[in-house]
Amino acid sequence: MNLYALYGFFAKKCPVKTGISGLRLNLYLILSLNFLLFFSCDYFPRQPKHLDKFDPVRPEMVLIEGGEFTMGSKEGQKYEKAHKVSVSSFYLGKYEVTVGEFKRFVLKTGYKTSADKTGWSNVYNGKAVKRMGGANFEFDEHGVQRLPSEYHYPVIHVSWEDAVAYCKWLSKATGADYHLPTEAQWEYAASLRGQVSTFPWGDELPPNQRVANFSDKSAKAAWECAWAEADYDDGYAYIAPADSFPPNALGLYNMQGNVWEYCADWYDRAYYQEGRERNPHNVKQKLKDGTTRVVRGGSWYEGLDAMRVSHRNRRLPSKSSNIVGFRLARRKGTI
Ligand SMILES: [Ca+2]
Ligand SMILES: [Ca+2]
Repeated sequence: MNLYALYGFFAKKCPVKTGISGLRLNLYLILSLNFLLFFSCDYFPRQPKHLDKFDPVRPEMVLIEGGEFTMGSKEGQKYEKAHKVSVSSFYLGKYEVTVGEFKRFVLKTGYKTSADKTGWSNVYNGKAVKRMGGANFEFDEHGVQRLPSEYHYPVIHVSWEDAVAYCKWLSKATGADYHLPTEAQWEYAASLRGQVSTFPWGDELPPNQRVANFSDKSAKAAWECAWAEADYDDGYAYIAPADSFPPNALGLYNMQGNVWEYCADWYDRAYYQEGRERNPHNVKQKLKDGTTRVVRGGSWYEGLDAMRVSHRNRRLPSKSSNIVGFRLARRKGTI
């Protein structure tokens, strides 16, 4: 029952005698109800409908059963040295975190991202990647503000620090323990629990199959990408929605390509090779390599080599760009 209906109910139950005083009382009642209605709307705003559609408070997670695997690669770069690692069971986000999910966090908390604080982020302007003033998580890779109908795209223009802030907020809001995956967790899941060593789809690209979003024929046609894979067409010259492409054999979407994904570790060449064997997680910052955080998986902007499950890269923790996003992990045993 709304406030006007409530007024009608009392007016019927407690009729006021006709005359000037009765009319004045009615006028006072209507004005008071308008006042209450105005402030009740202001204090209890309705959730925009598009957010309800795209951002479940509890994101879809996939249970990754723990085990042992060979992290790194014998054929890869020298800082990808193959070594044995064991990983406990954990949950990993089914999708890259979306614009809609991140917007909910910003609306609820008033959080200012690194891009908001510095006043810019990197965008692609059709010729090169350049700084753009005012670009933040609501913008696409070209620097155009996303429409609500595009909130299912992975969020970009967020820093590692922003991603961690999101994890902390979601953990507090739900009582579960959300965090960024460690580098070992990420590679364990990308390699299908150690079953593959090069790509999740095998050593070669399957003919006529769209397996991941990276630099392909579409990129070559749209932005003359010099490193595009000449015989592969995934249909996306730029970023694809977070639920596009078939999932890998563990049920995870876009682990390879689309946007790079922040990991919890500091980047450190030595730790990757010499860190502890069980659940490695590099939490110590060293000046030599430790000024950057690990990113994994490659993006729409990279070539095929970045799709290798052991491929490593890094980013400064307070910088954002149009090619890096993130995916959540959750400890098994938490809600
Ligand atoms: Ca592509
Ligand atoms: Ca990805």
